[in-house]
Amino acid sequence: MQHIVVLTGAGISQESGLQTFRGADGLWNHERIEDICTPEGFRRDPLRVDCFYNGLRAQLPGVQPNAAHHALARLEQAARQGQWLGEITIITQNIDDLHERAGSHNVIHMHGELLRLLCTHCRATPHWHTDCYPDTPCPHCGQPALRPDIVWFGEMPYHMDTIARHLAACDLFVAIGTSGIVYPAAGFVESVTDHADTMLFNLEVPQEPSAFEQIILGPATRTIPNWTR
Ligand code: BJW
Repeated sequence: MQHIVVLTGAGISQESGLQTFRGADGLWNHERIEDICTPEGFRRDPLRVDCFYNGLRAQLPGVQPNAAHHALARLEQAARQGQWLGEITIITQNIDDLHERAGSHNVIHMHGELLRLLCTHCRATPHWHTDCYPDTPCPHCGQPALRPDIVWFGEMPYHMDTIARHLAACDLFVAIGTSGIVYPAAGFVESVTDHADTMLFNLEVPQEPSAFEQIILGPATRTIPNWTR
Protein backbone atom coordinates (compact mmCIF):
# COMPACT_ATOMS: atom_id res chain seq x y z
CA MET A 1 0.00 0.00 0.00
CA GLN A 2 1.36 3.39 -0.99
CA HIS A 3 1.33 6.23 1.55
CA ILE A 4 1.51 9.62 -0.10
CA VAL A 5 1.99 12.81 1.86
CA VAL A 6 1.20 16.00 -0.04
CA LEU A 7 2.38 19.36 1.31
CA THR A 8 0.50 22.25 -0.25
CA GLY A 9 1.28 25.96 -0.25
CA ALA A 10 -0.28 29.16 -1.52
CA GLY A 11 0.56 28.28 -5.15
CA ILE A 12 -2.15 25.60 -5.29
CA SER A 13 -4.84 28.19 -4.55
CA GLN A 14 -3.38 30.90 -6.82
CA GLU A 15 -5.38 29.82 -9.86
CA SER A 16 -8.54 29.93 -7.74
CA GLY A 17 -7.87 33.65 -7.37
CA LEU A 18 -6.16 33.79 -3.96
CA GLN A 19 -2.86 35.68 -3.83
CA THR A 20 0.32 33.89 -2.81
CA PHE A 21 2.45 35.46 -0.08
CA ARG A 22 5.64 36.24 -1.90
CA GLY A 23 6.33 37.08 -5.52
CA ALA A 24 5.32 39.89 -7.86
CA ASP A 25 1.64 40.14 -6.85
CA GLY A 26 2.16 38.70 -3.35
CA LEU A 27 -0.07 39.47 -0.41
CA TRP A 28 2.88 40.85 1.49
CA ASN A 29 3.89 43.40 -1.11
CA HIS A 30 1.24 45.61 0.45
CA GLU A 31 1.79 44.77 4.14
CA ARG A 32 4.79 44.51 6.44
CA ILE A 33 4.99 40.88 7.59
CA GLU A 34 5.95 41.86 11.12
CA ASP A 35 2.84 44.09 11.43
CA ILE A 36 0.42 41.32 10.51
CA CYS A 37 2.00 37.96 10.93
CA THR A 38 3.57 38.00 14.37
CA PRO A 39 2.11 37.89 17.90
CA GLU A 40 3.87 41.23 18.53
CA GLY A 41 2.08 42.82 15.54
CA PHE A 42 -1.27 41.63 16.93
CA ARG A 43 -0.47 42.94 20.42
CA ARG A 44 0.51 46.32 18.95
CA ASP A 45 -2.54 46.77 16.73
CA PRO A 46 -5.16 44.00 17.01
CA LEU A 47 -7.74 45.97 14.99
CA ARG A 48 -5.41 46.22 12.00
CA VAL A 49 -4.67 42.49 12.12
CA ASP A 50 -8.35 41.54 12.58
CA CYS A 51 -9.26 43.75 9.61
CA PHE A 52 -6.57 42.12 7.46
CA TYR A 53 -7.96 38.61 8.14
CA ASN A 54 -11.59 39.78 7.89
CA GLY A 55 -10.60 40.96 4.40
CA LEU A 56 -9.16 37.54 3.49
CA ARG A 57 -12.30 35.80 4.81
CA ALA A 58 -14.45 38.02 2.65
CA GLN A 59 -12.67 36.65 -0.44
CA LEU A 60 -13.49 32.99 0.30
CA PRO A 61 -17.12 32.86 -0.92
CA GLY A 62 -15.98 34.30 -4.26
CA VAL A 63 -13.36 31.65 -4.97
CA GLN A 64 -13.73 27.96 -5.83
CA PRO A 65 -11.44 24.94 -5.59
CA ASN A 66 -9.56 24.41 -8.85
CA ALA A 67 -8.53 21.36 -10.88
CA ALA A 68 -5.51 20.71 -8.64
CA HIS A 69 -7.60 20.61 -5.43
CA HIS A 70 -10.13 18.37 -7.18
CA ALA A 71 -7.46 15.98 -8.49
CA LEU A 72 -6.13 15.43 -4.94
CA ALA A 73 -9.66 14.90 -3.62
CA ARG A 74 -10.33 12.32 -6.35
CA LEU A 75 -7.21 10.39 -5.34
CA GLU A 76 -8.43 10.22 -1.73
CA GLN A 77 -11.87 9.13 -2.92
CA ALA A 78 -10.31 6.40 -5.12
CA ALA A 79 -8.50 5.06 -2.03
CA ARG A 80 -11.70 5.16 0.00
CA GLN A 81 -13.59 3.25 -2.69
CA GLY A 82 -10.82 0.67 -3.00
CA GLN A 83 -9.96 1.66 -6.58
CA TRP A 84 -6.44 2.57 -5.53
CA LEU A 85 -4.47 0.73 -2.85
CA GLY A 86 -3.03 3.70 -1.06
CA GLU A 87 -3.53 6.52 1.38
CA ILE A 88 -3.10 10.24 0.79
CA THR A 89 -2.69 12.83 3.52
CA ILE A 90 -2.64 16.52 2.72
CA ILE A 91 -0.60 18.73 5.00
CA THR A 92 -1.51 22.25 4.01
CA GLN A 93 0.19 25.48 4.94
CA ASN A 94 -2.85 27.26 3.54
CA ILE A 95 -5.45 28.86 5.71
CA ASP A 96 -8.21 28.69 3.09
CA ASP A 97 -10.77 25.86 2.94
CA LEU A 98 -10.40 24.89 -0.73
CA HIS A 99 -9.12 21.33 -0.11
CA GLU A 100 -12.19 20.58 2.03
CA ARG A 101 -14.53 22.19 -0.46
CA ALA A 102 -13.01 20.02 -3.21
CA GLY A 103 -13.91 16.96 -1.12
CA SER A 104 -10.65 16.08 0.66
CA HIS A 105 -11.07 14.77 4.23
CA ASN A 106 -7.50 13.90 5.24
CA VAL A 107 -6.34 17.50 5.54
CA ILE A 108 -4.02 18.82 8.25
CA HIS A 109 -3.93 22.63 8.56
CA MET A 110 -0.48 23.23 10.03
CA HIS A 111 -0.75 27.06 9.88
CA GLY A 112 -4.33 27.29 11.14
CA GLU A 113 -7.58 28.17 9.42
CA LEU A 114 -9.14 31.46 8.37
CA LEU A 115 -12.59 30.16 9.34
CA ARG A 116 -11.67 29.54 12.96
CA LEU A 117 -10.85 31.88 15.81
CA LEU A 118 -8.70 31.18 18.84
CA CYS A 119 -9.66 32.37 22.30
CA THR A 120 -6.49 33.32 24.16
CA HIS A 121 -8.42 33.09 27.46
CA CYS A 122 -10.05 29.61 27.29
CA ARG A 123 -8.19 28.19 24.19
CA ALA A 124 -11.50 27.38 22.42
CA THR A 125 -11.31 27.50 18.61
CA PRO A 126 -14.84 28.50 17.60
CA HIS A 127 -15.98 28.66 14.00
CA TRP A 128 -15.94 32.14 12.54
CA HIS A 129 -19.46 33.42 11.83
CA THR A 130 -19.18 37.17 11.44
CA ASP A 131 -16.27 39.57 11.28
CA CYS A 132 -14.12 39.49 14.37
CA TYR A 133 -12.87 42.61 16.16
CA PRO A 134 -10.80 43.06 19.33
CA ASP A 135 -13.94 43.46 21.48
CA THR A 136 -15.86 40.46 20.06
CA PRO A 137 -16.65 38.09 22.97
CA CYS A 138 -15.65 34.44 22.82
CA PRO A 139 -18.83 32.34 22.38
CA HIS A 140 -17.52 29.86 25.00
CA CYS A 141 -16.18 31.99 27.87
CA GLY A 142 -17.52 35.46 26.98
CA GLN A 143 -14.11 37.13 27.22
CA PRO A 144 -13.09 39.59 24.49
CA ALA A 145 -9.99 37.48 23.87
CA LEU A 146 -10.42 36.22 20.32
CA ARG A 147 -7.68 36.27 17.73
CA PRO A 148 -7.38 34.72 14.27
CA ASP A 149 -6.56 31.00 14.56
CA ILE A 150 -3.47 31.47 12.42
CA VAL A 151 0.07 30.35 13.21
CA TRP A 152 2.26 33.45 13.10
CA PHE A 153 6.03 33.66 12.94
CA GLY A 154 7.63 32.46 16.14
CA GLU A 155 4.64 30.27 17.03
CA MET A 156 4.59 26.47 16.92
CA PRO A 157 2.74 25.11 13.88
CA TYR A 158 -0.18 22.81 14.66
CA HIS A 159 -0.31 18.99 14.66
CA MET A 160 3.47 18.54 14.51
CA ASP A 161 3.33 15.09 16.18
CA THR A 162 0.76 13.80 13.68
CA ILE A 163 2.74 15.33 10.82
CA ALA A 164 5.94 13.66 12.01
CA ARG A 165 4.16 10.28 12.05
CA HIS A 166 2.88 10.73 8.50
CA LEU A 167 6.29 11.86 7.25
CA ALA A 168 7.99 8.85 8.85
CA ALA A 169 5.48 6.46 7.27
CA CYS A 170 5.26 7.90 3.75
CA ASP A 171 6.88 6.45 0.69
CA LEU A 172 6.13 9.40 -1.59
CA PHE A 173 6.36 13.02 -0.51
CA VAL A 174 4.92 15.62 -2.88
CA ALA A 175 5.06 19.39 -2.40
CA ILE A 176 2.81 21.66 -4.46
CA GLY A 177 2.99 25.44 -4.87
CA THR A 178 5.27 26.37 -2.01
CA SER A 179 8.41 28.50 -2.03
CA GLY A 180 10.16 26.34 0.58
CA ILE A 181 11.18 29.38 2.60
CA VAL A 182 9.12 28.93 5.76
CA TYR A 183 10.14 26.34 8.35
CA PRO A 184 9.39 23.77 9.64
CA ALA A 185 7.47 22.87 6.42
CA ALA A 186 10.52 23.73 4.29
CA GLY A 187 12.48 21.00 6.11
CA PHE A 188 9.99 18.16 5.57
CA VAL A 189 11.61 17.06 2.31
CA GLU A 190 15.03 16.53 3.94
CA SER A 191 13.39 14.50 6.70
CA VAL A 192 11.99 11.92 4.24
CA THR A 193 14.73 11.53 1.60
CA ASP A 194 16.08 8.36 3.26
CA HIS A 195 12.79 6.45 2.92
CA ALA A 196 10.54 8.21 0.39
CA ASP A 197 10.56 9.46 -3.19
CA THR A 198 10.13 13.20 -3.44
CA MET A 199 8.50 15.47 -6.03
CA LEU A 200 7.98 19.22 -6.20
CA PHE A 201 5.28 20.75 -8.41
CA ASN A 202 5.83 24.48 -8.67
CA LEU A 203 5.59 27.38 -11.07
CA GLU A 204 9.26 28.23 -10.73
CA VAL A 205 12.50 26.58 -9.63
CA PRO A 206 13.08 27.04 -5.86
CA GLN A 207 15.52 29.80 -4.86
CA GLU A 208 17.39 27.56 -2.44
CA PRO A 209 19.18 24.39 -3.58
CA SER A 210 16.49 21.74 -3.54
CA ALA A 211 16.42 18.30 -1.95
CA PHE A 212 13.59 17.16 -4.25
CA GLU A 213 14.43 14.30 -6.63
CA GLN A 214 11.95 15.49 -9.24
CA ILE A 215 10.81 19.03 -9.95
CA ILE A 216 7.87 19.51 -12.29
CA LEU A 217 7.35 23.08 -13.40
CA GLY A 218 4.01 24.53 -14.48
CA PRO A 219 0.67 25.72 -13.15
CA ALA A 220 -0.79 23.29 -10.62
CA THR A 221 -4.12 23.07 -12.47
CA ARG A 222 -2.24 21.45 -15.34
CA THR A 223 0.51 19.46 -13.59
CA ILE A 224 -1.49 17.91 -10.74
CA PRO A 225 -4.36 16.41 -12.80
CA ASN A 226 -1.68 15.05 -15.18
CA TRP A 227 0.16 13.44 -12.29
CA THR A 228 -2.86 11.89 -10.56
CA ARG A 229 -4.45 10.64 -13.78
C1 BJW B 1 2.56 28.14 -8.05
C2 BJW B 1 1.47 28.70 -8.70
C3 BJW B 1 0.66 27.84 -9.50
C4 BJW B 1 2.47 30.26 -7.60
N1 BJW B 1 0.97 26.54 -9.58
N2 BJW B 1 2.87 26.87 -8.17
C5 BJW B 1 15.88 31.32 10.33
C6 BJW B 1 16.11 30.06 9.76
C7 BJW B 1 15.15 29.05 9.77
C8 BJW B 1 13.91 29.27 10.37
C9 BJW B 1 13.69 30.51 10.93
C10 BJW B 1 14.64 31.51 10.91
N3 BJW B 1 14.12 32.59 11.52
C11 BJW B 1 12.87 32.29 11.92
C12 BJW B 1 12.60 31.02 11.57
C13 BJW B 1 11.31 30.29 11.81
C14 BJW B 1 10.20 30.82 10.94
C15 BJW B 1 10.64 30.84 9.47
O1 BJW B 1 10.61 29.83 8.78
N4 BJW B 1 11.01 32.00 8.96
C16 BJW B 1 11.52 32.08 7.59
C17 BJW B 1 10.86 33.24 6.89
C18 BJW B 1 13.01 32.13 7.63
N5 BJW B 1 9.09 29.91 11.11
C19 BJW B 1 8.24 30.03 12.10
O2 BJW B 1 8.30 30.96 12.89
C20 BJW B 1 7.22 28.93 12.27
N6 BJW B 1 7.27 28.43 13.58
C21 BJW B 1 8.36 27.80 14.06
O3 BJW B 1 9.37 27.64 13.40
O4 BJW B 1 8.21 27.35 15.35
C22 BJW B 1 9.33 26.69 15.97
C23 BJW B 1 9.46 25.24 15.64
C24 BJW B 1 10.62 24.60 15.93
C25 BJW B 1 10.77 23.24 15.65
C26 BJW B 1 9.75 22.53 15.07
C27 BJW B 1 8.59 23.17 14.80
C28 BJW B 1 8.45 24.52 15.06
C29 BJW B 1 5.82 29.45 12.03
C30 BJW B 1 5.58 29.80 10.60
C31 BJW B 1 4.20 30.41 10.43
C32 BJW B 1 3.93 30.79 8.99
N7 BJW B 1 2.70 31.48 8.88
C33 BJW B 1 2.32 32.00 7.57
C34 BJW B 1 1.18 33.04 7.67
C35 BJW B 1 -0.18 32.49 7.92
C36 BJW B 1 -1.25 33.11 7.11
C37 BJW B 1 -1.37 34.61 7.00
O5 BJW B 1 -0.88 35.39 7.80
O6 BJW B 1 -2.06 35.07 6.11
O7 BJW B 1 1.94 30.97 6.70
S1 BJW B 1 3.68 32.76 6.77
C38 BJW B 1 3.21 32.35 5.16
O8 BJW B 1 4.25 31.58 4.53
C39 BJW B 1 1.99 31.42 5.33
C40 BJW B 1 2.33 30.30 4.39
O9 BJW B 1 1.66 29.14 4.79
C41 BJW B 1 3.83 30.21 4.47
C42 BJW B 1 4.48 29.53 3.30
O10 BJW B 1 4.25 30.25 2.11
P1 BJW B 1 3.98 29.46 0.76
O11 BJW B 1 2.71 28.71 0.87
O12 BJW B 1 5.18 28.70 0.40
O13 BJW B 1 3.70 30.68 -0.27
P2 BJW B 1 4.73 31.55 -1.11
O14 BJW B 1 4.00 32.75 -1.58
O15 BJW B 1 5.99 31.77 -0.38
O16 BJW B 1 5.10 30.61 -2.36
C43 BJW B 1 4.14 30.24 -3.33
C44 BJW B 1 4.82 29.34 -4.35
O17 BJW B 1 3.82 28.87 -5.24
C45 BJW B 1 5.89 30.06 -5.19
O18 BJW B 1 7.09 29.28 -5.19
C46 BJW B 1 5.29 30.12 -6.60
O19 BJW B 1 6.23 29.90 -7.62
C47 BJW B 1 4.30 28.95 -6.57
N8 BJW B 1 3.11 29.14 -7.43
N9 BJW B 1 1.37 30.03 -8.49
C48 BJW B 1 2.04 26.08 -8.97
N10 BJW B 1 -0.44 28.31 -10.22
